[in-house]
Amino acid sequence: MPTTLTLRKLTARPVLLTLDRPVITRIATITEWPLILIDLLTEEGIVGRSYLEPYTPKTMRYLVPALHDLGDLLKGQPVAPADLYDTARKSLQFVGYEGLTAIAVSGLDMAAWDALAKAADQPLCRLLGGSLGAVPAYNSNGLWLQAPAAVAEEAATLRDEGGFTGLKLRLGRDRMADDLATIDAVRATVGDEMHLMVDFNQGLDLAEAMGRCQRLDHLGLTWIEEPIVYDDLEGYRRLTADLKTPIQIGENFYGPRALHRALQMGACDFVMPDFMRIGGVTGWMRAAAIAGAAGVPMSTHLYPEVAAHVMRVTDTAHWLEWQSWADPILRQPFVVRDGHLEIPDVPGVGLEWNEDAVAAHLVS
Ligand code: SMN
Ligand code: MG
Repeated sequence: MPTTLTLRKLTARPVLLTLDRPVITRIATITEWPLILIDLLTEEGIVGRSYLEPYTPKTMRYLVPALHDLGDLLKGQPVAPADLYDTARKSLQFVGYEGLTAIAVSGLDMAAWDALAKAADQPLCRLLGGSLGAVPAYNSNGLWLQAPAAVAEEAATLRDEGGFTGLKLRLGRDRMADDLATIDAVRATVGDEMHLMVDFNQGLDLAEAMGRCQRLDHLGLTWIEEPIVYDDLEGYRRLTADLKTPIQIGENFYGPRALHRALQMGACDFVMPDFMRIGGVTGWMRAAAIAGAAGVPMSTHLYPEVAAHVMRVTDTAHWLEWQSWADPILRQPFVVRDGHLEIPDVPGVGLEWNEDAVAAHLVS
């Protein structure tokens, strides 16, 4: 196995899948799920792989060329993720480090780490200094804004998909009474032992959030996620101070500094960075050091395959968010058993494409 790798080419392919369960939130409904498949080719023949899930299909039209530009820029460079991360984001510094810049750099970074772990002939978690193992996960595959009885029935199905002990419900129905009825119906179906997370997907204004979260505060929920718009940290500080249920934010942190700022402000109790925004594996490791030093529990957002590896070396690792949405294009989808995601004993992250499925869903 080669010990050093040189970046030869980066390819990014847009794919569109139809979700089994459409994402229905207060701020948007998503039926088609976009994925950008990244292959980082090296002179040594090793291919690093990652994907991005940029929520809306049209975003792929901006991100795919951006990724190809980064590949051109970095051609001939050693595959040293920290160096690539630095060079890639500095090349866009005048545009800004957040938004699409962060997303493109994160995709590149995850593919670079995959290539490196493959070259080391190790699963990524071992290359990072950890060990193979099972990672506690909650099921986030559904429970969108539907009628209480339908959500309760789906909760039992989702629990049984992998012996889950945690489920996430989405809230923010027009009538608060309908949110409460949904939680009641789910509790009646899955019992008191089940960890229930709730996510408002940024759907409320601060006054509304204060009122609604107060009425949820005695229900023993594991966390209340993103009740208000993601960047209103002062609002989050007030909610965190006001409520005894932990406030969870972080899927919209762009880079480790955003996590640092939120913790400095007391804007949350828990954090859950998303890999395409925090800066891939490199950004995650830097953010995890900050959360760890602060003693703040850290969960993952989307990207369960990469998430499983880094959670094995995350100081304050909390819950992995399980979503199977990339499964249709994966050659070997990951397995969930007894509420834990299992990391396959293969070099790298364990992402290989099912090329027939990719061909069937490629956006031309
Ligand atoms: C979410 C994830 C994916 C699409 C829409 C919303 C959600 C979560 O915020 O945390 O899972
Ligand atoms: Mg969320």
